[in-house]
Amino acid sequence: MRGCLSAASNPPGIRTSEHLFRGAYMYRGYFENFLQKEDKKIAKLVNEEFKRQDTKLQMIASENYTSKAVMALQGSVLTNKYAEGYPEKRFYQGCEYLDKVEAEAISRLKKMFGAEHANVQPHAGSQANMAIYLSCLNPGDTIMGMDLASGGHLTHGASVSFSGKFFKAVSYGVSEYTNLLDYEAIRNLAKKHKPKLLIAGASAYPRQIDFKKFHDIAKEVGALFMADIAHIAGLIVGKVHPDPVPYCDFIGGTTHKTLRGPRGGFILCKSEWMKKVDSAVFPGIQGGPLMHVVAAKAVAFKEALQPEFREYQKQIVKNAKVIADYLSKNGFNLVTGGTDNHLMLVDLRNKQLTGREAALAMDKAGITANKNRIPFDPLKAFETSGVRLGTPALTTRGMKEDQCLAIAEMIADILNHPTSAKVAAGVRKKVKVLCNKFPVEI
Ligand code: DSN
Repeated sequence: MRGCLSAASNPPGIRTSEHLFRGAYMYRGYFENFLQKEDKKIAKLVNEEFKRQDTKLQMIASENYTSKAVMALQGSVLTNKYAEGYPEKRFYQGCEYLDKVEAEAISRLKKMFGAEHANVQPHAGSQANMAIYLSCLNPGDTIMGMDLASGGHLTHGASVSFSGKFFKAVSYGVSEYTNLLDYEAIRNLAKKHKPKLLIAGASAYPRQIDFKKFHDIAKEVGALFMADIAHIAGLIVGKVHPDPVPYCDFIGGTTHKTLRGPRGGFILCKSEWMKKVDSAVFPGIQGGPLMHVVAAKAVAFKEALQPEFREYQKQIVKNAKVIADYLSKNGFNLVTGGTDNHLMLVDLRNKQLTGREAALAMDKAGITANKNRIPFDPLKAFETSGVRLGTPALTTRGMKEDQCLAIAEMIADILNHPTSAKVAAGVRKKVKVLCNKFPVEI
């Protein structure tokens, strides 16, 4: 028989639903029993990647560790099924169970945010944004979003993205003096360019976003208003970031960052946009939904509706503050002087170090982060003058203020001695001890 899921190659017990939902067994069973036999090369690489995730500190602000149930569902039989359309309105037979899965995911997502309508099918955040644009804009219309170089996102109008190619994109940045969003300057720009859609949201902005101010600007110039909450979705659910829902016509987001679900996207909107948004996702830009991911989203939403999730989000922010405070007090310049959310940007110019050099030195010592441009960065995106640090994944492992203080000391040590093999080895040892104490659960 062909394939690792064939009955003949299944080790006893591995196909029971108990195993399916107990990701630890699924993971171990899968890699030790199925994949090892099926494809040793890929099995080895996946295990190496697991070791990397387990033995290093993951500080890329957009990454996280999902629960075992979320992982198990992504390896489930739901991946076998086409379900083009929406619950009770499919183009294929055999969707009776998947209809219920998707309806449950939609209902949980609406409950989490108190939204009028939700779509759980976007494959990623970029697709969520693309579908929102398709639902309310024509090619050539003006959109106004945050400049990528100031911390915005590719899909908010960058010239290399579809958003900058199909639409007339106007970009706002941050204040040259404070590096904060300057709402008066945004208002003036919006009055000048009269965008059809105003976009709030960022991927490297360490402060809270005032959605009401954005909404008021949009209304003043007759624009529709959307928020891209990909990074801060979990913080919003956890009530540690102001809520955009009352102010937005549309919201685009991802499920895998602070929300701690599977890799994917979602859309929220007012009911008046429901039909247009749904048909922009399918058949507008996507075909069949990834139903194994939709099911995993449903489970992640259930997890996010639990009281512990709020505590988790609070801890993410506390942890980020501890690291930011330590670095600020010890000779590092943080963009905007600190953080209110899950991430911070370290401006490395006073250290005569580029973001690329810093990220490489940190990774060598066991701390994985990404180089990132700072506002008005003189260096290009592959070199950069900054490094972005985030705490969602550390917090999922159970790390709190004490561990984050120790991590901040390690980061400072590496960034002060980026070429020292001795410092790198010393930090790597400390990282291993810490990671052993807070293992990744699979
Ligand atoms: N790549 C994501 C991030 O790291 O923020 C944004 O799409």
